[in-house]
Amino acid sequence: MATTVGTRMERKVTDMAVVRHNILKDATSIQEFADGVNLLKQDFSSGVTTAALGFPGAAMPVSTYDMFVLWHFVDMTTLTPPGNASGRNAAHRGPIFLPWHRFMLLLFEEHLRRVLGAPSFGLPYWDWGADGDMPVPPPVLWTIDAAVGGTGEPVTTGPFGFDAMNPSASFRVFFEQDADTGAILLNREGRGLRRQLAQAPGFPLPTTAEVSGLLRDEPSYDNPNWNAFSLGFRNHLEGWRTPGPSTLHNGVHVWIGGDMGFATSPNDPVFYLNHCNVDRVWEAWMLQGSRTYAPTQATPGAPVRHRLVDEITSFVSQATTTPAEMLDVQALYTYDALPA
Ligand code: CU1
Ligand code: CU1
Repeated sequence: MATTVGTRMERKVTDMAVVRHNILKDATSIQEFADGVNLLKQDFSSGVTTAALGFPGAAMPVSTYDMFVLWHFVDMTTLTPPGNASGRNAAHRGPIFLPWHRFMLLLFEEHLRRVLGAPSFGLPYWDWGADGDMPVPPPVLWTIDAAVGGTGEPVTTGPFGFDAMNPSASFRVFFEQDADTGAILLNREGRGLRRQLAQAPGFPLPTTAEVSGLLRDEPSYDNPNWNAFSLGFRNHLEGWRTPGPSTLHNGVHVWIGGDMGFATSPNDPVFYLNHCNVDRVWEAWMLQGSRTYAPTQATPGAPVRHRLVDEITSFVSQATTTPAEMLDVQALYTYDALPA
């Protein structure tokens, strides 16, 4: 049986839905995630070059992995509407946040299956709430170098560690955001991944109690003015509800630090483990209530690119989707366990 999501998204599964596992409880997921990421760093099947993307100098092939970094950067720096003072962009600080990242993860997961030759592979998630419940240091994820490596500038341990004696065989960052200007920069040599775990004062990891509170206390998906100040589930999970302890998704970016603090944050593979957990919390929320989304096209003041049937383009392929198509994807994947 073949299942297609929507009419325009070129996502097909020929078998059953895959299962997304807790990365700390599934040795196969740990190994396949690390292997797949490193294969995507060496995969140039898109044929895209830096010259084609407008970077000056000799053309360099862009890996599939880095195409996702650039997609995230482009949409995060596309303000909606242009000049929007609330900071809403084409992927964050608005209702699109959850469907946009669900779509990104689906496409990334499909590329991992391709390079791994593993049709049943499901993207693993990092249940950061469970680590946040533990006494610190160290949260358990970071004690398992085989999963994602540790901290440092650069990170030198684990599957994404940088080896100064053998840089060309190391996981390297080629595209980064200039901290001063916000522009995208090409680092032709590449550099090691940067993390500063648990260094940001006031940003502990979220806890399972915070996730439970979110699921209990937020019956509506999103509300006017559809930005980083809105009441509702999306903004609470995205993590703009401050002051207060519930920074959730944002707090995890800040807790990891380094490359996770920029519009190029998918440079750190942990980006995908964080967002897979965010997606899992959203799935739990929809299953306990209904698969609802706001705003629709008819909602007065609804921001373009954030409405129910506005198109989401992918940059990494011809595939497109809409929030409406991203609400029920149980035919594509399920989670091994959901938060309550
Ligand atoms: Cu993002
Ligand atoms: Cu994020």
